Amino acid sequence: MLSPGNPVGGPVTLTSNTSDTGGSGIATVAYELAPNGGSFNSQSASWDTTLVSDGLYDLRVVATDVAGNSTTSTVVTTRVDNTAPALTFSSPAAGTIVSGTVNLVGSATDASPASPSVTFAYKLASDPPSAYTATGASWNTATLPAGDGIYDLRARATDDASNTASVENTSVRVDNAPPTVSITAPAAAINGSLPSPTTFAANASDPAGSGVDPGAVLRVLRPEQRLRNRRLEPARHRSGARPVQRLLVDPGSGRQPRSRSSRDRQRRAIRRRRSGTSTSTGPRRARRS
Ligand SMILES: [Ca+2]
Ligand SMILES: [Ca+2]
Repeated sequence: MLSPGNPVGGPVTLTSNTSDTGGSGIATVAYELAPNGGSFNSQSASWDTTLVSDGLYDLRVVATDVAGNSTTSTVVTTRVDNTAPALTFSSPAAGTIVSGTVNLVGSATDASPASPSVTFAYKLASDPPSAYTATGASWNTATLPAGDGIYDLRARATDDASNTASVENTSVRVDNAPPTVSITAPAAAINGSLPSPTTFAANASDPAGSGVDPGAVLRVLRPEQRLRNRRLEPARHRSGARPVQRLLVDPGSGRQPRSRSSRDRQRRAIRRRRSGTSTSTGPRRARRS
């Protein structure tokens, strides 16, 4: 009895080596199949393993010569596996926004092997499945040939019997372009006293990207609005204006708005100045996040 492979799945052809050297010649070759350790039943050479449950099976062959002498082979044990690996593709989830290098996280389990390796691929969402391109688990979205856009991601795992599981996380937005921003008010450079109150305003957009987080814009502008009625020197204006551009974030840029503790420190500093406990006459230089 020759091994049909281990594990096996789908249709299998059973084979054996038999001989009756110097004798009457082989008359019949009969295969037999049993659940591992169970009772044998006859089995044709064409074995459709999808008709049995996954698990271990014993195979043997009985050869009979023309004279009626028969020999039973030793048993060959093989695993039937017609079940694809259990596969999870946990990150990034479908519909999320990513930038930079992204860790693709997937895991698989199976009867054989216990932990099949997981491979990844990506394509533009508008492309057909044939456009999937392999990538490692570390996916650098900043160097994609097609640039920013909507992508589909695919995880795959294959077991030893060539059963393949596939999971797609679709519509993942890649956004590596920072938003654009321009200050619209005050209209010109500030070099003198500001009227009270002074309105600061900016236009921000993220064309074809993930969009500007309006909350982040407000959090940046709010401290500037507290500069009203204070004399601003050119150098201080430049440092004061820079955070508007630097801190403006969109959901895909990976940059975070100023932290609560940072804002609290600023509020405390403003209260100290108003109560005369600080000698500062200009705006505090914004802390880098
Ligand atoms: Ca399997
Ligand atoms: Ca963007």
